[in-house]
Amino acid sequence: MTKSEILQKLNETSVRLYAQTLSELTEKQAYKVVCTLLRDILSAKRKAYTAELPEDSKEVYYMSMEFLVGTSLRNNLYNLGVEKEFRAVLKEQGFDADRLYDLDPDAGLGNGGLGRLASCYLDSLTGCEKPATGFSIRYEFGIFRQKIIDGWQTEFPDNWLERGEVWLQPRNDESYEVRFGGKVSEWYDGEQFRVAQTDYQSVIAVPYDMYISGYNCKAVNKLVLWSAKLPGFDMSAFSRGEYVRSLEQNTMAEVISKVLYPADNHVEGKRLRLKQQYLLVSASLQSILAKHIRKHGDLATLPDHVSIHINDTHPALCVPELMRLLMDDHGFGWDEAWSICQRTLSYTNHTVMSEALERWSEWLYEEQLPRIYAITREIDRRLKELLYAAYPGDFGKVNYMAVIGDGEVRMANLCLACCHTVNGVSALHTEILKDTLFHDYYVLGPQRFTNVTNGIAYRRWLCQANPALTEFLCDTIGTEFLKDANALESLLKFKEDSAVLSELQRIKRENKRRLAALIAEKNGVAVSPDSLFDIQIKRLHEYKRQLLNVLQILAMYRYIKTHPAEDFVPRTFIFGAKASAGYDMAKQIISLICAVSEFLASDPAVNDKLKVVFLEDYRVSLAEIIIPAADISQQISIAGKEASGTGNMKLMINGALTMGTLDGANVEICQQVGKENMFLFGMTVEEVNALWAKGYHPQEFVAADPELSAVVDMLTSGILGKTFPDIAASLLTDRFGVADRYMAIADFADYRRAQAEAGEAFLNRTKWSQMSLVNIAKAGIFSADRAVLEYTDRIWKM
Ligand code: NBG
Repeated sequence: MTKSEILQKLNETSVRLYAQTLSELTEKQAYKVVCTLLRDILSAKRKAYTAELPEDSKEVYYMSMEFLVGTSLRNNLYNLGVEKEFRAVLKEQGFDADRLYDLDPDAGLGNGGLGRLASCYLDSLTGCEKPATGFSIRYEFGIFRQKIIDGWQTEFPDNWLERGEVWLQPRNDESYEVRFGGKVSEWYDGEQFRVAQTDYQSVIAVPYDMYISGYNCKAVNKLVLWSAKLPGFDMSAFSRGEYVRSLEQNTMAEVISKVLYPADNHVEGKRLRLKQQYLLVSASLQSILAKHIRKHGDLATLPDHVSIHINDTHPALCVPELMRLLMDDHGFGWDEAWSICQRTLSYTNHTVMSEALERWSEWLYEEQLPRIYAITREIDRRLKELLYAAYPGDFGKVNYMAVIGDGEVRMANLCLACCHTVNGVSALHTEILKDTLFHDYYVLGPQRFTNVTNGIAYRRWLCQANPALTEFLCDTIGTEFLKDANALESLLKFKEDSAVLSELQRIKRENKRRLAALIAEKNGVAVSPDSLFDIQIKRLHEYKRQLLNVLQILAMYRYIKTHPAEDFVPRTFIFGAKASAGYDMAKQIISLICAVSEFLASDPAVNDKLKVVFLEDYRVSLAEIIIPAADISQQISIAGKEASGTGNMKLMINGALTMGTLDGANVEICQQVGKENMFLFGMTVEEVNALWAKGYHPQEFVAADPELSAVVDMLTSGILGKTFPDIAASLLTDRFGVADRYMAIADFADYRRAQAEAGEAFLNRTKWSQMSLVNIAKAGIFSADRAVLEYTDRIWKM
């Protein structure tokens, strides 16, 4: 599009929406006009794209309760290759593109890594021109807005639709009915078995399309978000004079798509959550089947044209719901329906944390989904038959592998019982699945298990978030990396080139300066861009060990106090993290970080050397500013618990050095860059397991290490008058189950060693820049393009 075409289109849209030309609009109106035009362009482009798809092409449907989309405006302009042109036209008409970007709200329909991964994959599938549709829920309120009030996290509703609605295209004509509760009756009508559900509550699922653009390509895919509506007033209640009750029912139905559950790596077995999951699964499958029938007639060919992916167990109801639709609505017998399900469905596991493995109490499952329950029981019955044949008499094993057991329905086993492929998200994680969590299923069918290491949409996380570095890379190694991330590797040639190294330093400093300005604005704190920016940004979770980071900072503080004359590389520790609203220990750790931040600021003797900043409301758009400014990327989970991590990849590709344990994808990062280009520390998975087996007593470590003991004492003696007895107790007593469950104490000494080494290394700026360069150059393999192509080849067989 030329500039004059753009202006003409913008004016047309402007007149259509506001009966005025662009230059006469307010900023908010201009924002809406630009977004509406982009939506129209994408809609037309999608039409052309789908019309050209070959008859026999296969499509993947990615089912996920979360898509952490972030903002769309800049991403769409960038992908369509018109960012510069739009910026210029807007400027001529009196608008600053950056200010319009600031108006674009984050679509926060996810909690953390799992949701962001789904969005990265949808972006990359589109860029790779693979037909794909994401399915999720149009939560009216996404992940809460976080404010720190008196050092304590407080949650506020995130009304993203107020402006974000502009990206959504409602399609009332494609709505589906979803049924909850009631009774099921089965009978034989002389020819076949019939099933009916009666007295159910009916909810209408209305789809909203969000177009997904890909970089420099023909494809436009879409993310379909379901919204729950009541089918209409309950007229009988209405005419009985029960006006309020009929309205009440309405809100009861609509509450299903009201709000995202704000827990990451944790489940709450709540009725509403089950209803959300079923709404997503049932409406999506109905629409997939309807489309398949329109195109191909017969559902027997479903697996040839359709792959349905279950993103973690949240959409695991796909298994019984697809069975139900095939049998009850389309007349298939059990065996044929089961075979279709097996050939269509695949499943990714994203965690080994036991509190995140979904299990529903049987009574709730039956109460809400009586027909699905009946089918799940039959799946379980047949599964047990098979298992008893494989393991005669081994009741323990069969019970462990069963779908229903101990009064619960186990969603992971439901997926394992059916899906043709099961994958983990990093090499280490997949090995852990095979060796422990899913070992019995692995032994039964090893060929079903595979690994796809996570990847990131690096065009958002590098090219858009870090334009200065991107431009410099283009000048230095050419533009091929924009399309193929592996081309980044040619940067290695410049490892000894001092001009390149100093330019990398200059760009990093500029990004740090920008972040420092934001910190000054948001937190009222001045931080120096010449200090080492040491960054930990991710959900607050005990296993991720933000607490270990804090303990180490306190040790640094004590060191500075006791060695006032010694040189110390000034550090700025930056945290961003949301805690699940009901996760008290996580909130206490946030409170501790904030207390330490104030404490250090209040001490003039350390203030210039050591600072802690907690940036509130960590989200995609904030990450895009923090990540390009990082010197160190903290990835310090206890080995064995972080399935992959994806922040580690985003930070690496922006030139940060990883300080990490051998956990998740850190292992593969280490394989890429080598030990000498990161700061490794801590126990390996084997060492962690051995220590548990031997008996772990954190008190012994504390008794043996006076430094550690002094730091832990600070938690109870007080930091600026605030004490943290629960945190101390979680480390030293078994009041919270087991003492120091995530072994922060055991890894403390080695973490200190690694941190000291990092400080030392930062003094040699040339060396540091070389390490940083290697990280950028070796990050190509963590592109989501590579990851989705592994899925399309090996799992979805597209
Ligand atoms: C998260 C893991 C991360 C991983 C992302 C994406 C859940 C359940 N899992 O380590 O904790 O990077 O999934 O795979 O949120």
